[in-house]
Amino acid sequence: MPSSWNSLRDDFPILHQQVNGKPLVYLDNAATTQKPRVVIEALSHFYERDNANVHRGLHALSMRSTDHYENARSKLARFINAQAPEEIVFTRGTTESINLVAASWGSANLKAGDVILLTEMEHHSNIVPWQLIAQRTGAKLRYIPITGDDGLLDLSQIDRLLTPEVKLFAFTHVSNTLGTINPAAELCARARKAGALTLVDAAQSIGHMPVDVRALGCDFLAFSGHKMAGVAGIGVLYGRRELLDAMPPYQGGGGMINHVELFESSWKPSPERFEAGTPNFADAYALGVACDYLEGIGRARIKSHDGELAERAYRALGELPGIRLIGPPGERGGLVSFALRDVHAHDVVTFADQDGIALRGGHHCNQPLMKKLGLASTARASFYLYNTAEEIDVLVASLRRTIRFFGG
Ligand code: C6P
Repeated sequence: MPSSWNSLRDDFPILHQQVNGKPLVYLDNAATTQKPRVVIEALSHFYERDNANVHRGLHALSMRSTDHYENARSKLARFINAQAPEEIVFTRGTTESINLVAASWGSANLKAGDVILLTEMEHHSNIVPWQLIAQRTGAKLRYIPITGDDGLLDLSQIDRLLTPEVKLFAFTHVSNTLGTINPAAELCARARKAGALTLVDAAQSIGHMPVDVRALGCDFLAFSGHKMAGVAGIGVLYGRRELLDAMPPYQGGGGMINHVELFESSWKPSPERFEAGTPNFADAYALGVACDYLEGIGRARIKSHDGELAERAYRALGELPGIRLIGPPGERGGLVSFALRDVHAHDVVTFADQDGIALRGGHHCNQPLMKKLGLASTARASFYLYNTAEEIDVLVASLRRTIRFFGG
């Protein structure tokens, strides 16, 4: 375990560079996190020593590669406390995981009159797949509202909205724009009581806090490797085994069949059923290494570190003239969104970049949320285990210069 958070920065080669003549301050971790050296080296070692296709060969390299891939699955199962590795389906990321459930479970289980319950703070990845399947099946979408700029779910509405027509309730664990940490276990329990399945979008929680599918009591959970110190192009769909084994395939191809005839085929059980074609085995292996890295630090510790930075940033930014802070004033995930009066979020981000600071500006794939807040965009600073309190000071000083430039 590291003696100090600052020493962890040495694990991340990319952080040690200048951008526009200033030390890089990377505050765009909600978009993607940086990768520790152990993950980068694991990938290059894999390609230097072990690379071969998985589940297909009887030669040594293929068996080694298959072992790496299946060991990674077991690690991911332990990482989220799933009952069995078979409950872990490797996908390209959160977006593909949610599309898989919407297309596969949705096509087999939804009909006209059914309802999918979502929330107003969902990322487009947890809205559009449901719109697509609703159009195909005649099911309807329904939304739990948020309370306002403090960005909490209006839980007083939940009993009214969780009617017997609701077949599935899909919600984000942590909002990528508001920073709200939703009471996921309570939401799952209430949905279960009302007879609905649950899908938790863990894109913004998985690398930042302990995530235990059995403690949450969810039926499905989706996340991306690149937001948890792994690389892009690999992610996970967790599903309870009996649900996955009852769902039809999402895509057809090699690896997912038991037997193929010219006019019909039969499928393997989960997870192979949902992994048609050559899977992203090298990046899955590297994701297992990322899990080990995060476990070595401790996810409860990461949660308090990121949360403390976000609360500190919320307080410090709150003192800037003309700022509108979005999201809960109290406990929050590791990010802060804000709008500066008279300054477009893209200008905020461009000016920060001149000071070596990486922020994100835009609608963050939350257009319905932006509309609700009456905003076109926000700027967002998002933190991870290698960020420091000093970097928040650098951000605040830079924003003061931006505000002065625009006459604030
Ligand atoms: N949010 C952000 O900057 P993918 O692209 O599949 O890895 O993750 C999609 C996704 C789903 N749900 C939530 C809550 C998310 O935050 C994201 C990705 C990035 O906020 C890119 S828009």
